Amino acid sequence: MELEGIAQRIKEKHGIPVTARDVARVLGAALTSADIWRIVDLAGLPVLATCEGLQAFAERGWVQFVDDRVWITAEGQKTAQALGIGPIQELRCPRCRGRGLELEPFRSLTQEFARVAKDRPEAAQEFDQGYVTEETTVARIALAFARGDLAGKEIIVLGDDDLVSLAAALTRLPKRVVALDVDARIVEFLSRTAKAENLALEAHLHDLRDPLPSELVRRFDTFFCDPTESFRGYLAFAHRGISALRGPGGAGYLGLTRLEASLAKWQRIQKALLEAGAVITDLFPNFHEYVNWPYIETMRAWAFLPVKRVPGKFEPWYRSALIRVELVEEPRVENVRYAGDIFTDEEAATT
Ligand code: SPD
Repeated sequence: MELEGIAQRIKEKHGIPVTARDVARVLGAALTSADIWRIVDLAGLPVLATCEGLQAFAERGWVQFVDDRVWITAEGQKTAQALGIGPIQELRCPRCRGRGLELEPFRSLTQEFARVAKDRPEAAQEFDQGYVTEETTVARIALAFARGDLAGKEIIVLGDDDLVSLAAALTRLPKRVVALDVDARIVEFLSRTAKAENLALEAHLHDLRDPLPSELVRRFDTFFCDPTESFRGYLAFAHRGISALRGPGGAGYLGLTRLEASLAKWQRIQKALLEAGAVITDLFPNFHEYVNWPYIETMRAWAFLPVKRVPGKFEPWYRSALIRVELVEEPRVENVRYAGDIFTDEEAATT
């Protein structure tokens, strides 16, 4: 079948495993919108796979690229209809944006957080940064509160351009919050704000490729991180987080996207989390929405886009799931060094 051939082509060109059903989703996304970023978002595949799928559609006359738009053709409509493929309807709850959380009790945190985050450092390509919307950060804190992972707890945040440590400390509920980041600007910003606001927050410069300092191992109740998405990079964050937990009952919050991680990578990551002694208790698709970073035109996927349009800063297209894990056994991770580049693999798109 034709979609199977396109899936095979994507695999051969990029080494990204996709199925005919994934390709059908790209066609469904192209039926839904002519905007490249909306198509990438709705297709929910590694960005390079979606780009290759669109190129294959164009060669078959199913879509046309005009200026910065992707238009479905009559031939494309006919093909989709014959294959039983229709436009994608997310059916996302407009009130909670699909998170299933009531944020009203966090209204004052939302305001406080917006006030202190105003002068935050801009995302840097060097560290694969790209931060989530302020609402997303507050929603993460709200979820941790609801799960009993915030009040009275000792919390560690591994990599914090999202300023999760700041939002957590602003609630004045945790016993202690520690943030680690490789970026001196973030560490300086967090330290300065913690002092000005008298928060129980400390920030330290640390490269997560290096083992966690021994004084931070097995000392925390909760960790947060939004790892870079290469498999090695993901482990560098997730394993550090798990090794920071005291033991069974400790919880972790991690982001994981479909736009830079195929389901095969998701499987490897989930296996690694289970093998480390954790279980996945919650998974919220598209919980995280990201503010567009200033290096869209130099990121890896830009060269592969069939049409080029720089999205507005607050025009979210990159989303990721929020995963909550909980330790059910003693942590089983090696606190080893990860040498070299931890950002890039064949599915990387925004590095
Ligand atoms: N490189 C810019 C976007 C980075 C977003 N990282 C999100 C990782 C999700 N786990």
